[in-house]
Amino acid sequence: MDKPLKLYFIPYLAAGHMIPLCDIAALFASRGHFVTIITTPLNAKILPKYNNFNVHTFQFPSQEVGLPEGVENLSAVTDLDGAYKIYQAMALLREHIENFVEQHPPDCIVADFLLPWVDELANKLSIPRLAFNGFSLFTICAMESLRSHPLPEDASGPFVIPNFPQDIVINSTPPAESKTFMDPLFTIALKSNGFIINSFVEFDGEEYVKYYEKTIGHKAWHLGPASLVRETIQEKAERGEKSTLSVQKFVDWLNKKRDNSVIYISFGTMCHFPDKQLFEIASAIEASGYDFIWVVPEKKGKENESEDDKEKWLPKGFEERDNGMIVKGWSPQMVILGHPAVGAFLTHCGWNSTVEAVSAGVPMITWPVLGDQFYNEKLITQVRGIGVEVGVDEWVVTSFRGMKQLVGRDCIEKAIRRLMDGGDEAIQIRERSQKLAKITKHVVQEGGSSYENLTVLINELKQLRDCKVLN
Ligand SMILES: *[C@@H]1O[C@H](CO)[C@@H](O)[C@H](O)[C@H]1NC(C)=O
Ligand SMILES: *[C@@H]1O[C@H](CO)[C@@H](O)[C@H](O)[C@H]1NC(C)=O
Ligand SMILES: *[C@@H]1O[C@H](CO)[C@@H](O)[C@H](O)[C@H]1NC(C)=O
Ligand SMILES: CC(=O)N[C@H]1CO[C@H](CO)[C@@H](O)[C@@H]1O
Repeated sequence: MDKPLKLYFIPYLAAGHMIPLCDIAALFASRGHFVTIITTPLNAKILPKYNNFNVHTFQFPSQEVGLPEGVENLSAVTDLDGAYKIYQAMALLREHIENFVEQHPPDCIVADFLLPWVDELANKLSIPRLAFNGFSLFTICAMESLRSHPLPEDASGPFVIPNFPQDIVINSTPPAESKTFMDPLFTIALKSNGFIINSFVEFDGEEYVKYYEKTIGHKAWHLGPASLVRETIQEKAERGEKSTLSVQKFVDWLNKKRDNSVIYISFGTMCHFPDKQLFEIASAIEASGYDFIWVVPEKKGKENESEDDKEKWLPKGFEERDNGMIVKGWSPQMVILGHPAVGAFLTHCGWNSTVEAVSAGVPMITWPVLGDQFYNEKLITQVRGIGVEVGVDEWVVTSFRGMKQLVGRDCIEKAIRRLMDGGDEAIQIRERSQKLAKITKHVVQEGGSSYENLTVLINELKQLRDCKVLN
């Protein structure tokens, strides 16, 4: 075999960014390349216990940014100020990372697009750079269309994605602030050698791959879903933080349920609904009568939560009912979604959750909150037909600032019934979900689209390396 590549991966310090990027790193390593992940000590701890890549850590600058010792990622902060400090810390790490990379230059750097300075570093060393932001290519295309055909300044409400392969109406206009934040990051990401997408071509669709290359003039490699690297249940369960309950407990509970009879509800690690909203969700679950697993924020339902506090977010007697599990904090999501008893997933459409649901063939009830989620929703519902919408149109800048509108229990219950009551629409949606899941099983294996995309990418990087040596 010819000389392996040497690659550095620099993930952003947030679980949703870090875990998928490290899964992708493992894919490169599984092809015999030398992979090093650059991060901080506590974040290194949550990496899977692979030994096919190296980890190089830099001390997290807790004191400099004023974060308590032991807080090193977005999941560990609870407000916007904390999130900003994590961003600042990443900027402070820049110098250390730069020195390291300059002294031991790799053949390629793969970095989160929230670290735009990697562009300069890579240019300085004439190293190819790949960008990652955890978005689907569909979403990147939509955001780029919007950048080149901006909506009027005072636009609000639903809009049609301009100049797009399909007529797609997004339920709400992105807040100006997220545009101001994202635009410069995209400008720099487009200077990279290409985007790495944690998805597969069959999900985004060939037409969007073509559209991206032609219209945006930039490359994208679909290498995912990288989570499939973890085949066994134990490996699946070990992703992310330790679950508060044992995996077996979930499996035992689900084993007693009929196929497609349980709703799984989770809004990811970054979503902070007000109590009133949780109450509406609980009421809808109750009214629907279906069995459920509901992941609520960790601070909810602590042992010492008073009855008064509890009543703010849970209807009286809710916990005493025996047809559901309330999980505080982290859940073994892939194990739950992979169980045949789970019939629908009420989700915020975070990309990581979306890909996990697609891999498991579980139809989705979409409830986007921010960021890329409103675009993901349309890929799920309108483009692939593997989910139904709750009908949300409030797009917030950050979940820390909370939502103003309440989604009422009736809307939620209706959406649940559309998927769970077994009508024709539900049957078709379930069939399409399962078909896509079947494809997913093969994409990262030899001959699959993501496997082959990775081969092409590796060859291209080798060529770039070898040309450089010749020069
Ligand atoms: C986040 O950081 C904390 C420490 O600050 C660590 O214990 C935890 O495992 C990390 N979790 C994730 C998901 O990154
Ligand atoms: C519950 O306990 C935690 C720590 O043990 C404490 O920080 C919190 O204030 C307590 N909450 C209530 C409502 O008593
Ligand atoms: C990735 O695979 C798809 C489907 O096989 C193909 O159309 C596309 O050109 C590949 N992408 C790259 C960048 O090679
Ligand atoms: C890859 C990754 O980060 N997976 C996580 C996605 O988010 C869900 C819900 O928060 C977690 O359970 C997954 O482990």
